[in-house]
Amino acid sequence: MIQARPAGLDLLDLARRAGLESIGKKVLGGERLSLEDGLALYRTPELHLVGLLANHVRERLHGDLAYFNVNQHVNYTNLCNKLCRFCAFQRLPGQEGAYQMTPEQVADKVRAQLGEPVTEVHMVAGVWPKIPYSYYLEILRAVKAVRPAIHIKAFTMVELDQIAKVARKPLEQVLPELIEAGLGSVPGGGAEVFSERVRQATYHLKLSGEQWLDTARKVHRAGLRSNCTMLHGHIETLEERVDHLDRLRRLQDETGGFQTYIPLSFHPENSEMSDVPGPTALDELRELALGRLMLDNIPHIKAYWILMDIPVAQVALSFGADDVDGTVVEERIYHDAGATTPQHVRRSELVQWIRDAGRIPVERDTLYNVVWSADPGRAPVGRPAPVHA
Ligand code: V47
Repeated sequence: MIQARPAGLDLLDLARRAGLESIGKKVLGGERLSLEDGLALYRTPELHLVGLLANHVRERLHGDLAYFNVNQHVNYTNLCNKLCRFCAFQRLPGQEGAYQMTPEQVADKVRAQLGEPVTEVHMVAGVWPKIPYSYYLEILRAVKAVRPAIHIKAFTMVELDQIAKVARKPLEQVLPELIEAGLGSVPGGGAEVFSERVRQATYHLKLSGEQWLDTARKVHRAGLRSNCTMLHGHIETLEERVDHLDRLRRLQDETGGFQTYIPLSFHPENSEMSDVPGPTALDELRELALGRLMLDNIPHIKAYWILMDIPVAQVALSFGADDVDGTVVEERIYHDAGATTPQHVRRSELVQWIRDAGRIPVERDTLYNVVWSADPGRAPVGRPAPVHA
């Protein structure tokens, strides 16, 4: 079992010895960190200190609770015209492995899990301009027809931008129609790194940082919650990472619509950037910790176990993360890019990993209402997950 808070640790003393006293004071005092503070935390060799500081914030907000959900991913097509250099999932029509599911096939994926207590379907895919607007409404309705109570978290900001284009209507008009068809919230993908330099070099056909943020703003104004991400460990600089976090934090000050931040570690295999080594487990832990420390206004930080493998996700629960995502069932984006994790874990396995990491497992729904709790005193079933300021 991991000892999350070794006895007798004086965090401020450790921070002082690492030359990070003012950051230590801010973290202990609940003060916002500056961009310079973020850079210092990226640069310090004292990774354990960064983890302890992030853990301090994580425990202040969530105590020992750690969240998971019972979900399934459906990647409805890998057809994509964005040609991002980091992506191993995308295909053009006629390329080996290219596919697009019909609404009935999407429904079949959901039907196949009817025996499991799935509360969320996470539905994202490539961007293909020949897919008509009606298709997006149909796949939402198809999921709801099979499992009416399920929450549909679907369509990244990039897909939403495309959907509005094919609908030939402003996104503000399209969102209520998608909600009517079953959309419940929006996942965090497609943000990559907001730096225009990185965009030009790796994903120049996709939304710019400002466009991604503006789309998120519209999503939040439509009353939907979303997640947010950063794709790290390729060609971005530390300054660009801090800038990305700052821009997420500023939008969150404005809308309050982000629920969870998920750092996505670059998986190079089978991509055009396969020469880039990608981040190590230590980089992944630092990234989670930076997310917790910088994003003081986003309640949850997710260690997506598919990316980092289960043992690292367990350590991450003491490095700032309070969520590990869910059962997933079938995942293509990371497995096409060389991920060696399983595609499906059982609910009971998730519960056991969290317990083994020294945390209290709590099953949540997509909007963080408690579905099941190993400690109903601290996280009562049927109530929103407790977050302490
Ligand atoms: O948008 C694509 C990224 C994202 C690679 O909101 C890659 O709960 C690393 O956003 N290496 C999709 N990353 C995944 C995503 C996500 C995952 C889990 C939970 C949630 C949530 C969101 O994956 C893409 C892109 O940014 N990506 N290719 C790659 N080779």
